[in-house]
Amino acid sequence: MRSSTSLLALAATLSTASAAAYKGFNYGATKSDGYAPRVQSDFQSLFQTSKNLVGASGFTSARLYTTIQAGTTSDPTSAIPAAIAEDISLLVTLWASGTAFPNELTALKAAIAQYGDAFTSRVAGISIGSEDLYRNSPTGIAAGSTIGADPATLVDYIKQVRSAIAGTALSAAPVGHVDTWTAWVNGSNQAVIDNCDWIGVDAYPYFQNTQSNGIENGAALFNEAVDNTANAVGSKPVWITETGWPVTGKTENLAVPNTENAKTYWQEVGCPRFDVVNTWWYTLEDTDNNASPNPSFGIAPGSPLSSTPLFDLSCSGVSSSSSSAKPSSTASASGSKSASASATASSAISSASSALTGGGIVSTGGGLSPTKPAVDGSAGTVSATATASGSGSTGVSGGSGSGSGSGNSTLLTTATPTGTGSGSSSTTPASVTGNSASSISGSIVGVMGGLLAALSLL
Ligand SMILES: *[C@@H]1O[C@H](CO)[C@@H](O)[C@H](O)[C@H]1NC(C)=O
Ligand SMILES: CC(=O)N[C@H]1CO[C@H](CO)[C@@H](O)[C@@H]1O
Repeated sequence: MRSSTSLLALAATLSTASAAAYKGFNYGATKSDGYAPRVQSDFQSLFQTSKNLVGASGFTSARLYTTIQAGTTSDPTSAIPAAIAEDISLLVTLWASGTAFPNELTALKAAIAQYGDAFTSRVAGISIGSEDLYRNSPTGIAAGSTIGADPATLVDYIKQVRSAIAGTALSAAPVGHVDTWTAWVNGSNQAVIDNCDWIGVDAYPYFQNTQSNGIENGAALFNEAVDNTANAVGSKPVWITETGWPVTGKTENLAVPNTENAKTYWQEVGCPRFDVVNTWWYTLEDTDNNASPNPSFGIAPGSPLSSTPLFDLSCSGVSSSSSSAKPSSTASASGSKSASASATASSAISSASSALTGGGIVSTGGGLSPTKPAVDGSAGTVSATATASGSGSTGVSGGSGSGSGSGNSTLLTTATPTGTGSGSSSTTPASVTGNSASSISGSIVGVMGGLLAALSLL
């Protein structure tokens, strides 16, 4: 029958929810080509599209990767006035790796002063960083992901943010952090959990290419990542900050990108959670400025932007007894070594995507993983080199991959990029070189570039 633990948990969540959960998409600071800063009109077009999606309603929230407007040092992102104009709520992020943070804090304070209640009343939460702990882990470091942050740094930043918003209209905004489940189950990161009001998790079964990751197992793999996280963080609410299934692109083991599978994943992973658990899908569109990412996760066409989705987004008729209906389950975190290895690889790629979208500050040369970028702020030009590598780890399956990319940004002259993304693969080393910097402004395109680059290593 329907008296499973997960359904009871879901029912409990439903019955105690005082308001509908936040529901929306992730938005990078640049257009999907990784270069052009998104300005207010760009964000407004995207938000209008999200609100008006044919066959779906209520996608009125936006998760950002940085509070800094692309192309500036510390101006508040134009996503804020766009959100005000379109009545969109925001999961604000202050990028927390590298040296970005002080400018992020400046931008946040400026946004409070400049936009007041119109801004603060729309804040779903504040995230301090994204996947910084993963990038700082041995796997991440071995992969060249030098730009992460340790737990003490994140805790310090969290405290700085709490101090900055104290006494302002944002004082009640819930503060949290986004990372991979592998970071959340690591007891050394407990202080971050303790200092968070909520916990964000990013997970992509599509990339778990050492496991049986066909679409028929997509929801189960996703549920496992969420369950592992939930078990590790105690009573803290777990928000779904990134997930999705590509509509086109390279096949990853048994995971085939196409609109039919993207629709299945939407129905089995998204539908049970939408309006129940705060969820920011990856993603609305990733093909603006004629970008052609591989894989592409966008559920709506980007060039030109259209509110007619690539597949039916309706959740009606989707069984509520789906095994994916586990927003807060207590299932055990048992996992095989191969599961752990592939999850790590997956996380690394996921990490790459976030780091690359990490906006403002994270320099994403070539869309790969971080090494030290050269920064020449005074000359108004920045350049970065990035190395992507990863490991399938544990030797159970997969091997390790590495690659390198280089990028530069002459486009944006005032920022101080400090890092890059991280990428991971579980196969043979390869090398990638590019000149696709998105330095000052990470973007979904950057993400895709990173994913593409990482995948090309496979
Ligand atoms: C666990 O987390 C700590 C602190 O972030 C880190 O130093 C350590 O390397 C992590 N261990 C693993 C196995 O990821
Ligand atoms: C040093 C370098 O590679 N500069 C390049 C950076 O990217 C711009 C835009 O693609 C090129 O015009 C520069 O030559």
